[in-house]
Amino acid sequence: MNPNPNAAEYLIRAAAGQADADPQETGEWLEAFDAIVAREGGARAQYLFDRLADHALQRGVQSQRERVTPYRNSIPLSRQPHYPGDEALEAKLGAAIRWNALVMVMRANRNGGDQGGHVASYASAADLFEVGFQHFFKAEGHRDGADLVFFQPHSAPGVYARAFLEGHLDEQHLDHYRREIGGHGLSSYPHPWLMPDFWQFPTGSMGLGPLNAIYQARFLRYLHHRGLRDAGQRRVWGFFGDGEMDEPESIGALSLAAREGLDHLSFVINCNLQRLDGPVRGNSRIVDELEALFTGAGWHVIKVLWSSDWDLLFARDHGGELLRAFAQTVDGQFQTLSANDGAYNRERFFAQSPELAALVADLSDADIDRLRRGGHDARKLHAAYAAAVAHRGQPTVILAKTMKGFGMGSAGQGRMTTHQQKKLDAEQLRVFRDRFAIPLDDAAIESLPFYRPAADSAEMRYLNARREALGGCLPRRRAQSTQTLPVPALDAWAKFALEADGREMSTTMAVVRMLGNLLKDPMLGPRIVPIVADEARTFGMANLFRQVGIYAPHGQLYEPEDRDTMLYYREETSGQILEEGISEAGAISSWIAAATSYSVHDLPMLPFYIYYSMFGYQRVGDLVWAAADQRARGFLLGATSGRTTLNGEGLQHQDGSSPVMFATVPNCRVFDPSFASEIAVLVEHGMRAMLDQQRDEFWYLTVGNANVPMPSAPAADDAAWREGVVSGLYRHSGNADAAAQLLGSGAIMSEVLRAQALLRDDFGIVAAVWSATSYSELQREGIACERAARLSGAMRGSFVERQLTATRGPVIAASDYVRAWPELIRAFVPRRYLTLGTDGFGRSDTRAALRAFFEVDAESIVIAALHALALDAAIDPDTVAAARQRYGREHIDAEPWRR
Ligand SMILES: Cc1ncc(C[n+]2csc(CCOP(=O)(O)OP(=O)(O)O)c2C)c(N)n1
Repeated sequence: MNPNPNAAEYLIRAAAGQADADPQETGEWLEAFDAIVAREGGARAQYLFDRLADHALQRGVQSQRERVTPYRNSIPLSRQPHYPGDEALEAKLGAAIRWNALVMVMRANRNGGDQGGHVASYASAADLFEVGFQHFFKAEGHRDGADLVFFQPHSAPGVYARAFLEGHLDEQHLDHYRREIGGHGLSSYPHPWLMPDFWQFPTGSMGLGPLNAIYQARFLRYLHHRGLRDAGQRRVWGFFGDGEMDEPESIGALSLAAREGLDHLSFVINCNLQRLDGPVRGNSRIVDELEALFTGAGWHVIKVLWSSDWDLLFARDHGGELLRAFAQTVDGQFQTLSANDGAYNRERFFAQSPELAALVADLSDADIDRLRRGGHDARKLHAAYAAAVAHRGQPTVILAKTMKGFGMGSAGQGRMTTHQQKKLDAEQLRVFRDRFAIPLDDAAIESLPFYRPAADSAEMRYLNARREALGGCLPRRRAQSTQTLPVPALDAWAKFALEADGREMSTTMAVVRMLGNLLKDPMLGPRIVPIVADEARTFGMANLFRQVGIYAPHGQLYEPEDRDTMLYYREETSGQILEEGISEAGAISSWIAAATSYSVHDLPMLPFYIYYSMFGYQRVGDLVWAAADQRARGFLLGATSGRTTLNGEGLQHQDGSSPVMFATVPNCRVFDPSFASEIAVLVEHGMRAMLDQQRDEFWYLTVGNANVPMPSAPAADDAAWREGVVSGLYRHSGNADAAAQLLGSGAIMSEVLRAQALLRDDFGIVAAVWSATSYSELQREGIACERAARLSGAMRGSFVERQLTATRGPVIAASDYVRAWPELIRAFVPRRYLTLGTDGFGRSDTRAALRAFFEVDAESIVIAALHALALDAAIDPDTVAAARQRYGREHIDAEPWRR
């Protein structure tokens, strides 16, 4: 018999994998090692083990060991600290919270309510949360400042149930779970938009929580290193499901967290072994897989698999029988064991060998039934959380093994269908009540009452005292910052744009120059966060490397190759630019962290994330919605935008739709500006809205890479021009008598201006050109007018109508995006309206060829204008035919979107 359970597991693995060529020799090595452990202790054994591993590496021998430790708790009983809580009182509180969470969901679904909700997930997560609430989660009033806690979304009922006990929510709230319209509502999942004083982080879309938690932790360090906020002892806690770890986003930033040594970050993975449909890893063990994954990524891993009830069994188990049995049990089987009673477990698990059976021989079936998993034991969890807090240099993940539907008995514990379970029948309710000793009698529970212990009861006093000691209630979201940031005068940073006087530049160049200037502002400058995903050089931002440096927590540990150049690649601990590498999801997560800093840290920051526009919404649309939900404030700059403007890059790079997609986000304001002066006005207006007025909106601006002559801001009627730029439409050139109105924007404005010249030179027609900076702003205003008229009879013409009514002739819009973008305003255009756009697949060619192909070049715009004029009987139809002939557009191919 081998006295070392680790060795037992090793031998099992060895037997399953490589055959042991010389078992006797192996045994001697292991025995020698065991002797050192026994005689000189673990530290000495570890030293020798590491020395041997180093030595082996020097000899070219590499370990083939899996990065998995035996299937038991990482913290042995001997290192488990004293539990500081009052377990009896905590049990009472935990039971009340479990009950109310269950009842809340049941009430939402009775009498045909059918509101949905989940019971089984919180049943598994309850102790994970409670140990945090009772002993770890610090709130605003704590001297260390508030922790950031990401809650598993479908366990939200448990968080509400606790807030109810604490007195922050009342019965009416609980009765409005998932009924949010009309006040007092509680969101299905954490939604700051809908509960702006409560939830901080939206986690309802699986995978975004883990990713965002890492970047929030990273941003906390960034603020600290830049001297803007002392990170102190604040921690980031993330509670996530084991199924949720399937999401690529969940694991995409693990190595960043380790690389940057984010030791104030802890993940707690609720390993209840099940997801929605069935087991997470039926045929293997998710705990092993996650342990290997996190260890490989450089995290500190703590496993909490077995409760204190098992300590005695492990102590008795000199032969490593338990580990041997665990090693041979896959998760699908563990789930079946959890769905069945003690007798079944004795028969199907402990009867595997006489030694194993002997371990539980003196336990009744009821005792076996009560052998809990580690994630349901506050002592074990507390030990793990405390170890995570104490650990230095690495983030920590706690893999807590739980049972899905814990305590739901036949109604759901470990059942395949438990995720969907929303009610318990009367008998099951009684079992649940008895299981957690909830003081409600049979008659009472039928009516599904909420249960709050008396205010002066020992448990309620304990609850309040614990939260008071930890600084107050949580979750709690700050809706407004106590600070506002002054917006610098426009002239100080955008004079070059307002007085461009025909100088050629691209809008990308213009916005980057504005950014460089704003960074120099003594008040606002330090609060700006420039963010790139490995494209700073593409957008001409290399000068910022030198100007403000690239954030690198460990500084620059090498001599950069370009050290002798003006714009060398300068990394430093206090660097300001967040250079995220090729991770758009990471970059926007950094942007979210900066854009919510006004709330999370009471420190307004102003992030500018500039990226290839195609790799924006379409790549990270779900994160854009998460940003909107948490009321992010900042700028997103979609650079090299447009389908035909980034001409050489082809299909996957050419963005023809981002403004339309961003326009679906209610608090996103979308602009497709044409000129540097417009960008100046928009950036200023956006800053005023977000920093000064503290409006919960964010601004998306497209910018292009084509150099075009930039007009100065008009000298006359400056206020009307500014209003037009911000509202979405102003007349750029031409007068009220013009025979046609051409609407242009962004990259296609140059073609619209050329069309204006062609109409004049080739056909003697005077057309006015309008800059349509935002079709979505125009549309929002238009539908608001329409609604007001419909509901209140207030007849007010839309902005579009008011601008165009005093003009004449057809209106023709051309855009480098799909027609759906200019089509947004069709309802409000008072006359014939014809739209041109780039519907279809992008492809590589010259800009001229692409614009001809998509029919958005000047010639196509002229033909469209003439066609509209002919339909209005303003000109002879022959003129249109003449134009087609003149521009060589007589041959008709299939529509561009079918090619
Ligand atoms: C992106 C996304 N896809 C799917 C869902 C639907 N969904 C909600 S919970 C869930 C299962 C979660 O399993 P797990 O993470 O293991 O948590 P558990 O409830 O088992 O604790 C799924 C698929 C979602 N919320 N988000």
